[in-house]
Amino acid sequence: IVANKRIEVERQKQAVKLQTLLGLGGERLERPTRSMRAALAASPSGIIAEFKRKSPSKGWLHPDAAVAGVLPAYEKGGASACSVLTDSNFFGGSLGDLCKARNLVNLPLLRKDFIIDEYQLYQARVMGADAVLLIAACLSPEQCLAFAELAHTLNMEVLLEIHSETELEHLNPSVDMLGVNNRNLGTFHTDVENSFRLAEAMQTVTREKNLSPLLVSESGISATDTVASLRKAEFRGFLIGETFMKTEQPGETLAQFIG
Ligand code: IGP
Repeated sequence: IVANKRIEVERQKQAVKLQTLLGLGGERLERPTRSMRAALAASPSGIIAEFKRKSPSKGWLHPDAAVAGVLPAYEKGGASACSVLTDSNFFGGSLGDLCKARNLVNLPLLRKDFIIDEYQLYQARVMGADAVLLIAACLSPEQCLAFAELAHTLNMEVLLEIHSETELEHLNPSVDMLGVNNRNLGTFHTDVENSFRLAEAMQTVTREKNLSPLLVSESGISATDTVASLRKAEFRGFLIGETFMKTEQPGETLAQFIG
């Protein structure tokens, strides 16, 4: 995935040089961003509703889904934030989806992609993201720190994704939210137990480092009971995609889920 992404980003950079991108973004870079962390902390539901048309594990979920049909319904249904997949190869998304989303909802928006280059952080900001995902498995701890600091300079927040205890070494003071992916990226198997298993280690390490990122559980969540148990384990954000996107009306499904 990373090798693929590198080629894609190099192509994009050739097409639109950074100077041009920032020029195009001019006033968009001035646009104030929203705090996803604060939105999750303040919300009784804490749901980050994800927009994706397909996934590598399940194939097409909703091939003809339109941002305009789903995002406002997510907001109306009670989501605290939205995650928009901008990767086209594996998830059928685009930067255009993010840009459209920005004009349709007031919720904090997460750019969900495989970030491997600073250029993608500028793109995210110009296209309307309030937060970016950094995946520990794709990055060294040094890259994670550099990207997280740049994200902050651009007034965006950072969600760091880990899926094992050893990846906690990627944690740094610029991480606003720490997520556990319940999906094993090698086998695609999801198991929410992964969040419960890592919860204690996450709390120990964050305490040792004197940090307090908001904890997020990602993937494979399909029941409200699961969210309630995760809350007891100190999670405050719940990233849910498939459960909503595989249905005809993702926004209504979310509204029912929140109840
Ligand atoms: C959502 P699910 O099982 O509810 O559709 O999962 C989200 O966690 C998942 O899409 C995801 C992801 C990622 C996608 C988590 N980490 C990294 C792409 C890249």
